[in-house]
Amino acid sequence: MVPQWRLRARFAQELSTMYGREVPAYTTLVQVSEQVNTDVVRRDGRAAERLGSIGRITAERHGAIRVGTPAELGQVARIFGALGMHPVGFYDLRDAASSSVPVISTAFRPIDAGELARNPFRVFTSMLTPADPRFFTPELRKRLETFLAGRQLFGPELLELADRAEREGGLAEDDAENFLRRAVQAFELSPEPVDRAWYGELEKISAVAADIGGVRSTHVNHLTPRVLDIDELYRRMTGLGISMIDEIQGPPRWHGPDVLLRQTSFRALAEARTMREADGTIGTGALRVRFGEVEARGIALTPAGRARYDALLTEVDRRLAAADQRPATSDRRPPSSDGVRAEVAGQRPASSDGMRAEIAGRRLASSDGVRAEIAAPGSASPGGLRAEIAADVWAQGLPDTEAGLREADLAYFAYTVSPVRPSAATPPRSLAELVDQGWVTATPIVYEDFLPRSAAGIFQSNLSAEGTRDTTQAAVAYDQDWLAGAVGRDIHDPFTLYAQEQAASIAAVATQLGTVITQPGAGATQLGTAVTQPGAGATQLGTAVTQPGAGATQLGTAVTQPGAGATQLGTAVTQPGTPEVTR
Ligand code: OOG
Ligand code: NI
Repeated sequence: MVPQWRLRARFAQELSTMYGREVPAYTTLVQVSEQVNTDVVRRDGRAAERLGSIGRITAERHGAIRVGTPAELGQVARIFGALGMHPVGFYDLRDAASSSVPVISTAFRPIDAGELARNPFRVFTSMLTPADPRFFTPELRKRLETFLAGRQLFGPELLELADRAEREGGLAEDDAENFLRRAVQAFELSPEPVDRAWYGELEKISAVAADIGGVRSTHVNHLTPRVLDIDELYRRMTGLGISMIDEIQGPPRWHGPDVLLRQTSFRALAEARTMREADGTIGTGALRVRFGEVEARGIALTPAGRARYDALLTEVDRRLAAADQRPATSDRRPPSSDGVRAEVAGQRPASSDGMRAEIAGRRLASSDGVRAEIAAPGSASPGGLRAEIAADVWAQGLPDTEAGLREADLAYFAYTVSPVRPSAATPPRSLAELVDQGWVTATPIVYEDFLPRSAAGIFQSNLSAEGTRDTTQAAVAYDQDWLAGAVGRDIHDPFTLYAQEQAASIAAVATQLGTVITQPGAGATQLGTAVTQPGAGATQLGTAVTQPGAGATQLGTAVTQPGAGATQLGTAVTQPGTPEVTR
């Protein structure tokens, strides 16, 4: 029997091989990523593996696919369900992108820590929204929906095997091979001729709509390896003459810990596709939709941390807009090599640390008037002025150590009992003290999800045209519940998954140390775990710290016996099922 996690690992591997055949620059990207990772591990040793073992990171990929209908999304969910991947998160990119991107999305991925460690393969999956009248007239919607209803992306045998794998937790080797071959094939680029007129009609509205609804099949849009130093990767790829998008999306390069997700990609390449002309003749054309992306992952942020991140991005936008108001300096640079007219950025005042007194990135004016920056030749890092402003904003706005993030409850950590007991005394009650005094070790939980603004940036940086949108029409509202109905499965909330992992680790530590752990700010009831608020009775929180058979006496803590009141012993550790009384 091939278990689901092995099916997932093999699928990720085979999809990667297939995509490398289709898009050779992706193979280069993977090779350069591996070189960078090797160099970082050599340079930083154990610290390089703080957010995942090098084995996990080397195998780690995410893919992006796009489908047309709820029925197709439901089938995708069955295929990924076979691989132990579940829908997590709801992303509405229709308003996040300034270009026309008429999709809503979720990501399929493993959801428990053990499965993620085995293989964290994830797929960002978008579904077209033909019902949104800002993009599609009622007449076009009808034709589009008819076209989509008439195609079949996944055959019955593939779906039957998928259901069996999910039901039985894996497949016999023969069936596994059969399943994987069919699954990979379903995401290959189809040789079937593209109807040029139909594709073109959709493309006028949105290149994404054409990529999804203009053809009778689906395909990988991009695959993404993980890299430990994305700035270095960007430099090396550029050095190889590969044209990258202008920016690294997400948090800037800074001196503090990596948080959330930083992503960049090489530009979509023209691929030859057979085309059917209006008169029925078959010719060739080229479409530019597929690319390779690369990402660096950091620590998962709590809702408070995420709110901080969003606020910092807004502040970067504000300062960048303010910098745009300033007159141009005389530091004129030549036009960029791709021939697009370049403008000169304003001068930036000296930064507080006096390190980089002057920045003059070249900037491109994009057609919608939103400015995008590209790195000045020879600059250390892409992103020009935005990246510089962002680094300053971050230095002021976010704690620059893991401990700082932890103490401010901005990021998620997994806690374990330290192998060596720091003293013979009774362990302290508060999580912060347990960590500070060396009883407990905090390891960051890696961010496994995506960022809507980055995703929108990745979409639109690779579109050749903006498309159109009728802003006089009202949007159709979609939300996570709607999407869950469409997929026919629950959609998991990312924050809940991280919070559960953190809470479970704290409960395990409490059990092992035979003590109650207090954690300011964490609502135990909400997390459904064994954490108590300082001063709050566990009864109030509806939880109890359980201690199955562990010898607390050995650990120097008092434990209540069945039937014995905790009050009697002056401590708050209870046996399973006993309501706890904290004094
Ligand atoms: C998906 C874009 C989002 C990411 O990494 O944020 C994405 C797409 O282009 O289909 O993959
Ligand atoms: Ni991606």
